[in-house]
Amino acid sequence: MPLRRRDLFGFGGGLGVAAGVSAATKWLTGTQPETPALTDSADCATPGGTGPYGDRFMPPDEITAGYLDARHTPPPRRETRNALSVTWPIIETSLEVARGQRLNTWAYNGTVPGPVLRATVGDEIRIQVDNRTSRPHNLHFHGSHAVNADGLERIAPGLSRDYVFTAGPFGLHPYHCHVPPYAWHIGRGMYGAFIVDPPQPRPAAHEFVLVLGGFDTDGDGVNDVYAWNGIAGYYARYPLKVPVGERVRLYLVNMVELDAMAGFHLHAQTFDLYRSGTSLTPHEHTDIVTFGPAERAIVEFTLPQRGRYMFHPHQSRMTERGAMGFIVAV
Ligand SMILES: [Cu+2]
Repeated sequence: MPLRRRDLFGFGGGLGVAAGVSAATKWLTGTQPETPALTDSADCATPGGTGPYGDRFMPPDEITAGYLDARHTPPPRRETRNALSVTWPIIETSLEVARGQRLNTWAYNGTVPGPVLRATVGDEIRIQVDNRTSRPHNLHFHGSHAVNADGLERIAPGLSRDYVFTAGPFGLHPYHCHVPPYAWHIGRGMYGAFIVDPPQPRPAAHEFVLVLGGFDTDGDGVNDVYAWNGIAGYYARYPLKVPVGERVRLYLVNMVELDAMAGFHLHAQTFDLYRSGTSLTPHEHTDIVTFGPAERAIVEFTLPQRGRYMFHPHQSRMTERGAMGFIVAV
């Protein structure tokens, strides 16, 4: 397939590429797109219909501001200790994960990623899973629980299963389907985030959940699209918005299969890093965290100035194929 500049970067102005460069590097000579003026109004959307890396890895046109609010906004901390009981059907569906690029998915409760589950350490969790697809699946949680509640038994098509376990330890844990080949099941969207709060609340913060997925849309065993919360380029088009000077907490989960690692890098500000969220003391103060498959972290920071703070995995292919976004401080 011929290399097209818009497949790679819209960036490149000022890189000083000499005349006579090869066709493969000519894209570096392009001019940098203008950064739109920051406004306090509307949704801070990026105008113009294309992202800085082209339009192939941007949301479909019908995806508008607010579409992912329910996926990146965690439920509030639970103040009661009664059992948390939910029912999730597994639905077979086709999702447009980037403009013109569809993925056949199996989706917990119909979304990719599945619902964010939030409990406080020690809470009893009850999840009824109804398998409405044509394949067997299951629901496996990370974290600690009774070994006979590990979720490895398959749920045959058309059947249901109840999962009952106690939430712990406090931190951030993924859940996913564990039916082999599970790279295939996870790659088709069968995963989500499980927040377990400590007994004493963490400090107040603007909280967001960002789950990174990789999608092999043509079935060749290589991911073609990468997305935070299921839609490529969404946070480039519709940045997360936070107030200047107030604490921000991100729950980050890497559910990319087929790639050995993925990361999260924040521009222009550093953050406290809590690996797996299982300590209340930061492990590190940095601007980047790198994950193996199913690794996760909680990060906390404040943004001191108005502006657009870019975030992306430092695996550039992922950034170029849908996983670049912005947090706007207003
Ligand atoms: Cu499955």
